[in-house]
Amino acid sequence: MAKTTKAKKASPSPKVLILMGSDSDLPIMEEVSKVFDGFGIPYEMTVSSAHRTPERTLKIAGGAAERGIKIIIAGAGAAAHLAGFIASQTTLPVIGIPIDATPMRGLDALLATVQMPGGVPVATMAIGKAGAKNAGLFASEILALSDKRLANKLVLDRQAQAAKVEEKAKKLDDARQ
Ligand code: RP5
Repeated sequence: MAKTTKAKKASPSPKVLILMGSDSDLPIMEEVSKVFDGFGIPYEMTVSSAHRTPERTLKIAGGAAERGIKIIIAGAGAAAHLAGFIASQTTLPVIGIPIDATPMRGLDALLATVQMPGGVPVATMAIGKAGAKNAGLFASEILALSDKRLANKLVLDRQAQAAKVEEKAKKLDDARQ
């Protein structure tokens, strides 16, 4: 089994594995864990690099299904091969988050993550924080297919978002009267 002793564990039976290429990715990847904390979804989170620690990444990704992980989320910047490399080691759904870490402002990571060859999919989100948040929500939607309570929480979250927009529209209307 992969050595993930430093992984942040929110529960003894994590459903999602969150990986990032470097600790410099953490401020972005915390947007993923915030979503899971909010919905009460257990996860584990650690650093592993496709380029700097390929064997560690291989062990963690290859052993994920055996540990009961249902979905893997991978965020990386630069020539971001992390999500694709993980996808090559497992048939679990892999969600990729391109991170802005170079003068190319994440476009490099976006293309490296999204342009997978046919046969080995990576569900690629937007660059940066929005992508990380959506990765958390997308993973939650997958888990909600077999979890009615979680499905209800997702509906409530959408309703709360709509209520916020109504509130903002009202504020603007009031200010302009
Ligand atoms: C990628 O290189 C990491 O995912 C990170 O986004 C980027 C820079 O890594 P550090 O040099 O900050 O460790 O592999």
